[in-house]
Formats: sequence, structure tokens, C-alpha cells
Amino acid sequence: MLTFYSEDSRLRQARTELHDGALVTPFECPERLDLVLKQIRQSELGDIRAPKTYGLAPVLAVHDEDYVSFLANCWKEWGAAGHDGEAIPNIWPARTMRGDRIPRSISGQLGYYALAAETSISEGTFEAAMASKDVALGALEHTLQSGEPSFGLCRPPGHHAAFDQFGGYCFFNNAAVAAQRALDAGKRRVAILDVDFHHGNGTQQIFYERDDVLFISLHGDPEVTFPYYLGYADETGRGSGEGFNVNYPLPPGTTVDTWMATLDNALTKIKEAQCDMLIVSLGVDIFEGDPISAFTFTSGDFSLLGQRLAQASLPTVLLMEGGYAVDDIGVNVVNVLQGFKQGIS
Ligand code: Q9C
Ligand code: ZN
Repeated sequence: MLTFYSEDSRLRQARTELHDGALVTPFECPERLDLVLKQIRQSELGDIRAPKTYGLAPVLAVHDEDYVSFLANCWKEWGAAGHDGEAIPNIWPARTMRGDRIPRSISGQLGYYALAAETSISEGTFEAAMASKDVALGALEHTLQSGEPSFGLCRPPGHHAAFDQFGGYCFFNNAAVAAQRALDAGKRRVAILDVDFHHGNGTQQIFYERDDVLFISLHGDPEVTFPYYLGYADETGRGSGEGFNVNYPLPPGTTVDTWMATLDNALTKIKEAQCDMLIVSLGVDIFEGDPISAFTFTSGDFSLLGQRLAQASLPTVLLMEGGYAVDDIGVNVVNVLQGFKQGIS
């Protein structure tokens, strides 16, 4: 299985994350890449390739043009406005105010385009986000051409990024960009299966009214877990998208047995919907040692996850999302990929 990876993913080197009432070094850090690359190199998984660049068109197919311009210019404008630190929103068009104005000030724009405050925008963030979607598109292109599975070591992650909002460490929705590209290349219905600990609110929102992308997510119950305001079981899609959005919120501490049984239900739905491609939003923050999550996977359990995913018997692209237990992230990811290889029968 080929891995796609871009050195430019390191260009995001944010120093601040608002966490527990303090600014800390972000959990989503470039060292995550080092550990995954190291384990892939030590394995017999296959080569690591740099993607080509695909430009902005595939991004604009799923994101708002003004949002993309905001991301491209934010760091420069934030500095020009005289701010010293990283760009962190501190006001939003909350429910009692107007949501139809995009203020001229960069501070007002930040709140308009943010869905959470933990994700600072820093120098190089836009460039890293561009690299990350190229990694996803490179992996997709390889799978479309060869039929072989591929892994996109995306960083920053993508599944919290909505049509015109960033947050949860995400800027461009890499899985959505890849799914749209697959459809444009002739696929008829793409399944996006999101196994990250957190609900993929952005992916859900982008495809909520469409039947050509089936979005299925297993995640920590939003009653008690980020992103809190989306990811409930009664969100089933709208209009022609009705029935093509499936959420499985699970309580903190959910056992691997329960999680795997839920995955089987998800795989059944993918089969029933007659999808012709699978994109996996692969967050390994379901690991028992993850510092910000609450599921119970051991490193060994990730092999079983990979095997089960292969049983869908679809052309598959696996894209990196979360996973913050840095010391274990490489083993956990490679276990999924090796399990997938073994599971192909
Ligand atoms: N400061 C992904 O896994 N809330 N994003 C964190 C700790 C945001 C996770 C609370 C979590 C976002 C891609
Ligand atoms: Zn996550």
C-alpha cells in the first residue's frame, strides 16, 4: 500500500491552543508525522510518495470561495492589524446576533469563519492545509488508477472543516475534497466512514443534502464530547440526502467489542447503499492512551479495525485525521494499514 505525504504539512507550526483555560502547545503537532513516517518506513507496507499539486479548484468544489480567501489572507491581515500572537477568535455571530454580516475587521472575520476557539491560525497554516488536501488527492488518484488501497498521511486533519468554517484543528476537509473528486472522476456513490473519536461535523454538513455521498460516523456522544452541537443519531440527512447520513454516538469508555459491532452495522449500510468507493477518515484518537479522547482501543485492536475495513471490498483511500498519543500514533496507524492488507482476500 502506498503512502502519500508532503513535507509542506510541517509548515503549520502553531504555538498556541486554547485548552483548559490556558494557551498550550497544540496537541495536533508536526511530531505526529515523524512517528507515523518512522513506523511506515520500518514496516513492509510500501513506498512513501509526495503528491503533485492540484491547485484550488478541488477545494472550491466543496468549500466557499470567500472562506478560502479568508484562510489564504488571515495571517497577513492579522499581523497588519497589529496583533502579536497567533490568530484566535474570541467572538462569534452567536444566536442572538446577526449571522448575515461578514465584518471588515479580521477579528470579526475570524469569528465568522471559526466554529471553535482552540485552533489558532499561524504563519504557514494555509500552506500546510494546501499540502494536506494534495496528499488526500494524491492518494485518491493512485487508488482510482490502480484499484489498490492508499494511505494519505494528511496534516492538518480535515473532518471538522465545514463549507465555510475551520476548527477542531481542521481547515480544508480533505475527505470531502477527495470524495468530490472521485465523483467528478466517475464514481457514482462514495462512502465516507469516519472512525475518528470526534464527530466529523464538517463532512456531515458538506454532504447533508446529497445522496451521492454516504457519510457514516462512529464517535463520542456529542452530549459530552466535542463538537457538542452536531453528531446526534437523529441527524439522518435532508431532502435527497435523507438516509445518507448515519451517526453512531457512543458513550465515553465504550468497549472495543461494542465499537466493532457498531462498525459491522456501518459496513452493512455501506453495502446496502451500493457505494463504489470507500474513504476512511482515519482518526486513531480512539486509542486508550489518547490525551483528549475517551475510547478504549489498544494498539493491537487497530489491526482488527484494518481487517474489518478491508471486508467492504471497495477501492479504499484511508486519510489521516486525529490521534494525539504521539508516542503510539505510528504503531496504531501502521497496525490499521497492515490489518487492511491482511484483510484483503
Ligand atoms: N483542548 C480531531 O481529532 N477539542 N480534532 C479539544 C482539548 C477539539 C479534535 C479539547 C478537539 C478536536 C481532528
Ligand atoms: Zn478526533
